[in-house]
Amino acid sequence: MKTIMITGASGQIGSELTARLRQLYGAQHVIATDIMPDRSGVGQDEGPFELLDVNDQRAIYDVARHYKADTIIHLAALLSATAEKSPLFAWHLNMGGLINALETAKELGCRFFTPSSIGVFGPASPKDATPQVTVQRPVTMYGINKVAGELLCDYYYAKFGVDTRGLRFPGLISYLTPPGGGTTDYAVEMFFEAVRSGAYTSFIGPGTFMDMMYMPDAIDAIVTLMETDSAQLVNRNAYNVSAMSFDPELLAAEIRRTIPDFRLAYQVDPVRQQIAESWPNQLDISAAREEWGFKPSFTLERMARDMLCHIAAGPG
Ligand code: AKB
Repeated sequence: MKTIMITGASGQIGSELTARLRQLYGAQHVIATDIMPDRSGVGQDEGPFELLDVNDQRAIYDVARHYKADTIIHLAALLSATAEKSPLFAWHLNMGGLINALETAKELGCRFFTPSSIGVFGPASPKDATPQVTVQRPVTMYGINKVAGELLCDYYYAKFGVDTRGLRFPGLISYLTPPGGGTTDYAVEMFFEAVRSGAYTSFIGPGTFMDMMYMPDAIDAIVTLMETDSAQLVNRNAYNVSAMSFDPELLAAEIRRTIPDFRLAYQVDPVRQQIAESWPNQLDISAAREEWGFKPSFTLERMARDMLCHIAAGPG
């Protein structure tokens, strides 16, 4: 990767990825784009930034060509809970943005990354040790978009030779930029409320296990996958990745090691609960490990200590 254009660069993954890639490749070689200016202050203080709507195919192409991008990281998308509220809008944004970015990659010969999600699985997929290759019949608009996106990326690779790559991300946890509109967001909220008020009311019910990963491991995974020799990648779109699996009770117990009085209550949101129940408990990540050496370093215990310590220290 030499010159990398990122869409959705002001979001949860984008703001931290932009900062990291700028450290690795130089600020001028990472072009941050988003429909909104950066909210976090994490990534875009130095280096190029362009306001960009991914529905505008010409604009994506023009920015990529102007900066001579050789890599496109397409992150702009609606997450699961928001997509369930506005399915038609989600279809247009998630699928339209992806095909516009893929077209630019095809025209300019760029390497391409876009995240997939545990949301590609549905009630018919095995719940535990969910295999890399298995039944994918999601029951959410987000999941449908992500499965179609994986297939589209396979198609652009097979048909046009675009070097597409992807990861099926679990819930991503970070103290820097908040997620928005996801089903796994409860975990991030719980950390912040534990420090702020010592109590949290979860919209996901007890006993609902989902895969999770700390943001530094997610960023490392993107960088490692993008640096891997293309010939090594068999399951390129997209790899199961995860570092841990927990339910609200287990996370609360971990938080109590640092904040013993922490109180957890429940007010389950039926929409997000139904989404969560349609997703796996825990993925099999062996394909990512074997094909490009995926190795997350944060366990639940280590992540919880780090999150609580940073949140307590405050911004900056
Ligand atoms: C969401 O909850 O929608 C995302 C995801 C797992 O893709 N965090």
